Amino acid sequence: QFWNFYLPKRDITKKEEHGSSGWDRPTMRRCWELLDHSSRSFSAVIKELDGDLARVICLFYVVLRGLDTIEDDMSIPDDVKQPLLRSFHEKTVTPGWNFNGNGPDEKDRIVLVDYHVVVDELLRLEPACRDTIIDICRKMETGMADFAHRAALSSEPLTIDTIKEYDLYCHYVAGLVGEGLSRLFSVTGKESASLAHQLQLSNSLGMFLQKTNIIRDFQEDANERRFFWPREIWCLPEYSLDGRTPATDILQLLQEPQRARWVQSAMVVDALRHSCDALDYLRLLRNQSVFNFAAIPAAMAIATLDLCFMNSDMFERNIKIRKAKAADLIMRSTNPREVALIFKEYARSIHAKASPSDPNFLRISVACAKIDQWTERNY
Ligand code: RWZ
Repeated sequence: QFWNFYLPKRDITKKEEHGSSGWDRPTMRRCWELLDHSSRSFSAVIKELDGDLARVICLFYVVLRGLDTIEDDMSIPDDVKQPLLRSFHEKTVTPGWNFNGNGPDEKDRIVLVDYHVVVDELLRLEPACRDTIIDICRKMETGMADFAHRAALSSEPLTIDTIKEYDLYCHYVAGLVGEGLSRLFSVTGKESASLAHQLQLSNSLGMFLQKTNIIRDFQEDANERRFFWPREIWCLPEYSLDGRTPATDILQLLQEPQRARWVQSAMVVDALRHSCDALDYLRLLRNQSVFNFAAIPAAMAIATLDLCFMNSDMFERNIKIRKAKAADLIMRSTNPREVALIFKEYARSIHAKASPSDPNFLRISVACAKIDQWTERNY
């Protein structure tokens, strides 16, 4: 939780700062604890949000974390998981509801064990905020359930064939988060009413963050037999030294270092597709606390893409941006121009590392040039 040190700390339990919105109710206190427990990086930026928005986004986060914890748990059989996922938006407003059926090693099982406190707080929320959270929850659970069901049918872990499917999956688990956040910013009056309608841009910011995590976490996910990298990207024959039959199993990637490198660069270019939309989105934000909330993760993401690019360590161990680098990015992410300069800096670093022998070389150059031009055009 290193960025707690760099963001001014606010005591979220101090009632006088927040008027009568119930910050010191035991159930709300418990929701803050669940947020602290389940998010490594978001808890700090959420707590910095203006006034009651922090509470609303905290609850949004914990609801989606609960849903995610059901989707994630491979020990729940499909015939239990399906109805549970598809009714999660109803459970979320059912007083007293909780769930004890997660496996013992599920990291965030406590969120669902204590879920009745989340329900309690959600039912007290202004209807406009509650309805937005429920609507996003309903869309996300349906998408997750469809993907989980397909995986169960093929008795395989989740596998994604095409880039189109990969985009759809990321839309469900992250693009919808962007949509929900924009609607909550609008409905609470912290941002303009029109932000709620910028679906393409808010979707892109979520996709950009999610895809960066999927690239970085390859090794961790593979160990748990979850494979998000689409077959269409890792199965290309031109990534073989001698045009050999491409790997039929994604784990063979690790046996073929050159293929691993090219596939990794193809994944990075794919994520970069969303970067200019993400920058466009940040430019629409007017509230400083909302800006920081969106811009800090975006700056971390572009730095993480640069860290992953052409880095074979990523396949061996978890890699992370250095603490000092992260602190620097947090302090710089205060306005859209500065964030654009951060994007430009990392796009140049990625471009400089690209190899002309990489089949993706041209696409990398184009993607990096687009970020550069975005910055030149706008600032
Ligand atoms: C940030 C308010 C945990 C909610 C969703 C996130 C679980 C899969 C994880 C809710 C940045 C990584 C956190 C892309 C949004 N779905 N993907 C709030 C949540 C990227 C954040 C995490 C998604 C998400």
